[in-house]
Amino acid sequence: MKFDILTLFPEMFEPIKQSIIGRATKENKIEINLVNIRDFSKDKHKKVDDTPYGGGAGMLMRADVVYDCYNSVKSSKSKVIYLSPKGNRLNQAKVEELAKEEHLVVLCGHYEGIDQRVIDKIVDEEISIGDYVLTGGELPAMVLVDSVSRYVDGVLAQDSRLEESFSNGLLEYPQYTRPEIFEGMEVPEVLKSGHHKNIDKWRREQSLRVTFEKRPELLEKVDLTEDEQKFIKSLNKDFKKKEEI
Ligand code: 4H7
Repeated sequence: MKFDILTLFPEMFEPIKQSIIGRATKENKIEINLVNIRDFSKDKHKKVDDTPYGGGAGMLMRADVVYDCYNSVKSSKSKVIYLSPKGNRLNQAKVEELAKEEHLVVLCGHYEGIDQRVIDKIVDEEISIGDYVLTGGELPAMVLVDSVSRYVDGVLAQDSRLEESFSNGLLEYPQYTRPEIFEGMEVPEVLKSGHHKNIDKWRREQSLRVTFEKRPELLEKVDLTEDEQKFIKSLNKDFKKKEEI
């Protein structure tokens, strides 16, 4: 997977080059190319922004500069993503879908955003990472690159993706490591039993319990066995009892 990141602040992406993603780039599983939009300004002062027609506060990134920058990286296989608060909300399904692409061009807006004409011309999909406002699209772009890269084949050493939150539609079960007793709190007995069938059952139930408590709406979308449905009903009864107290 190749990412071309179009940004006015390429130095903001240093952290993404570390850790898992760093190793994946060294092993040529992914390639991250940072492109400085400012390099495409024809202005002698390297200006990339201008005032909005119609007036109003702030500055907009110019369509022509962004377009020239895009043209320097585009390919027949590229999909262009624009990170903005108006976009479709990023979720696990979208992450896994994007991981199948060969070439993602990730456009980061700054200031008050980008002239609408170049967005209409080049952007395939507008994506938001959540309902809050940021000063630029760079942090959302990093969230996108990190989440999508994990789903590119060969990026994760041992494939834990099947067990993690959202992949099976549920939240993750709690996990424990040494010491066996911490501040008087013990590791659940079953996890020390070595009985793998019981451990799997316990973990599945914990996943169901955590999801029921924190994100009950997620349960509507998962296929549950009859036993699991009974387990949820019992959680529901306990929950109602607690409400009465
Ligand atoms: C594109 C268009 C993404 C990028 C507008 C970007 C939140 C998200 C930005 C803007 C982002 C997200 C312009 C919106 C300035 C905010 C005060 C950069 N914020 N801006 N406004 N949720 N900001 O994914």
